[in-house]
Amino acid sequence: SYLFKDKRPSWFERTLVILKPDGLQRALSGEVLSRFEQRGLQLVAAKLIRPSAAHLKQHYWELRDKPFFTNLVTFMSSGPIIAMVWQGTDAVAIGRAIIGATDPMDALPGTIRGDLCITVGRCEEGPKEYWELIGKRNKFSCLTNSRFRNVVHGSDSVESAKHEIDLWFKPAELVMWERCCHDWVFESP
Ligand code: IDP
Repeated sequence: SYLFKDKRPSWFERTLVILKPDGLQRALSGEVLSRFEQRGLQLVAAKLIRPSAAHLKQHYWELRDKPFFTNLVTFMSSGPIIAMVWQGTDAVAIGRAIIGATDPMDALPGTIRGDLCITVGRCEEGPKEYWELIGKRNKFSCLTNSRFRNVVHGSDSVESAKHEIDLWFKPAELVMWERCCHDWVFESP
């Protein structure tokens, strides 16, 4: 089958998906994997790891000038994550559609972020009573880790997917396997 050849048809894409620390802590791994699997994408690599800050800086290098860059890296290295590679026709765009908008407040119901989380954090806002209510001394005591909790990451373009897959996986870690439902899900070129 062509799945076992190095050269895949160009319509066949791969995307990198990460279950972020909040997703794993909240026991959402099965739910998240199910959504990609049930949509029809094929899992070709997965690993549970606690990535280093240096690795995550490379992963989010395009965001290095953003004010939240350091806190984002701190959050992503705050606990284990599951890194995955999913493949299929238009896997990058389909993956983004499954995940939904960056801010869960904008994410549509039916997407992972629209169904499974509330906010990426507005730590600067809220009165003193609010910080007491949630058990934090003040807004600064929660700034480092309480943002960015939107459960998953997904590559945003075919180019960044290639770059991200190379960053997270060695070629030998990608498992080529033929799935019995392939022809029930994808059209041949
Ligand atoms: P994406 O994950 O939807 O591709 P990016 O713009 O690449 O969004 O941002 C990477 C991550 O940084 C987001 O998933 C989110 O965790 C965090 N992030 C981005 N923008 C904001 C923000 O304005 N406030 C808080 N967190 C943000």
